[in-house]
Amino acid sequence: MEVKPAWWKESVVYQVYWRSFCDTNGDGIGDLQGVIAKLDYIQSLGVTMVWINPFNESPDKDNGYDVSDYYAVMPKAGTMEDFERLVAQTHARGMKVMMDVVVNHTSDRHPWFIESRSSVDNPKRDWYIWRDGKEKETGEKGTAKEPPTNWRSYFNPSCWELDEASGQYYMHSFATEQPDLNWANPELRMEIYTMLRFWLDKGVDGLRLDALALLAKPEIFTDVEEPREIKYLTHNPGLHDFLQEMNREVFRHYDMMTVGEIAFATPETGPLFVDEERGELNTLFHFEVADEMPEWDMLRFKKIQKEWAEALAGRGFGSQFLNNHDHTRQVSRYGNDQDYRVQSAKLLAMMIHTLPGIPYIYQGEEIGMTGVRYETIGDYNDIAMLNKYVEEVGKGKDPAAVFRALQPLSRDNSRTPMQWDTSLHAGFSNVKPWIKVNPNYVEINVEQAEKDSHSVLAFYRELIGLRKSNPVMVYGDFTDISGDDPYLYGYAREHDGTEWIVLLNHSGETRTFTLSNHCLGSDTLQLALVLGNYAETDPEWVMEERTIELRPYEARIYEVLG
Ligand code: TEU
Ligand code: CA
Repeated sequence: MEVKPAWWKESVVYQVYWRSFCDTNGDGIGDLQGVIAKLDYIQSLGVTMVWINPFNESPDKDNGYDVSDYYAVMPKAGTMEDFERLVAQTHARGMKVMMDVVVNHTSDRHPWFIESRSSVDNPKRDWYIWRDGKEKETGEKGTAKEPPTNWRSYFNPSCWELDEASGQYYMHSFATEQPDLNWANPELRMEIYTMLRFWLDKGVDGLRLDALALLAKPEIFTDVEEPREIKYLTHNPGLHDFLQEMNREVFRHYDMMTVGEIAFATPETGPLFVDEERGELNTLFHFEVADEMPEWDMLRFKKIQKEWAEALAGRGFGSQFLNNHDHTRQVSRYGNDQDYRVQSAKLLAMMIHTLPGIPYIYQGEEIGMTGVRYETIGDYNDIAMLNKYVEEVGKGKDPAAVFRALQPLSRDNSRTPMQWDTSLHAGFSNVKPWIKVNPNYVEINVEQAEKDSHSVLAFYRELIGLRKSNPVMVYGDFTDISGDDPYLYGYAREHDGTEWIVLLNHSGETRTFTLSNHCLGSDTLQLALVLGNYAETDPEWVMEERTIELRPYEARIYEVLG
């Protein structure tokens, strides 16, 4: 099936974790007015869409992913007027707004849940997942209650929480303060669709759908062999029916973009969510890299990219990212933030923007911001890390060892305040921020980057700019031309007679790339350099050679001239 052009396929999305972006009212927390204040900067990157993490009313147990009022803006983010101004100001700059909606669960403080838990026969009881516990023999004392199944949650040893009043358990796939909604209930679903229309009618152009793979639950819950293999929370029967209904009821009535956060999606199951014939989502995030590749593994990355490109070709559109608010900063995790921070930040950027799919930029990535190592567990905020720390130390493990083990992948690594300049608190706020600024803000900040024509920031602007005038980046097919080299990655993109070759040396040594297995049509090869991440690289015409030498973390895009 020919891939039809569409505006959303040509998107470059900039993710704003607003609470760490810019504080304008001196409470140490970023806010929507801070996003508005920085829209000129965001526009200067050349991005087409701004994804705002959740800002709805919330007790903030999981930084906004525990919604207590879908129709309100949480005061620390600002007001509804602020949001409406943010939409208008973003549109005025020719960019679109993507909202982050959390519909798998609410806060335990949402009125719906308060009603649901108030009594077993409350009309909203079935809007959540309630089950009786199991009776467990305890010998001398008779029996005791235990959770309905041995399932874990993402943030706790059990996904079941006992409600003393009713004696039943409610399900929470994340924190106990995040009870799962019962999507099998049609009344609940219609309520969610009404809420989505409310925000789309305010001019929202895109939805990032949180934890979407968890919406469907099994009719009968049964114990699992290995509770730590948490996949059982996802991809249960009925999921696609819900998404097709959501599309019929909401999406198809708007000129919009949808991206689903689909945990455990694979090249076999992923296309079912974005196949343009199925009427579900426009695109998806899979986590075969971010969740399942703890550190850089070139061969594994190549395999994942090849399998997804083949699975989606002609069927649907993917997305490319290496970090977000849940995953530590890419230059630290998948690049080299010591000797080659700038070169490797640019290499990773070129890779994400030239592989097939919509590229996402997480705030600060464009200046090469790095992960952080706070001194004590008290410096950390992330509920996932804090719960895990308590769970592991509770097993008798050495607290210092547990702390060190949790630091590299803590979600707080990517939630440190945006580094604007060298002033106190990095220009993020004029008071002590809600979470400590990364001490390296004095070297890594926007103000310094703006003065350096060879900065990561300048490179991102060039890279994003290329997309507007080179459809091959968006619609080109994909061929891996580097085989199983563990350091060198090369691939070709071809569209409408234009062929690009991307060559990457993901290592700290100079290496030679041989193009022997590509462009076999002719024994001379004419390549023109489109973009390189080393300043001193002339526009090269490689004649009669089939080898190109690449310096440490060097990345180049060539156009094949013949
Ligand atoms: O994350 C969902 C989540 O944690 C997993 O489904 C996913 O596979 C992956 O592990 C994420 O890295 C979303 C939000 O992004 C996260 O911030 C929230 O804490 C969570 O849902 C609960 O709303
Ligand atoms: Ca503020």
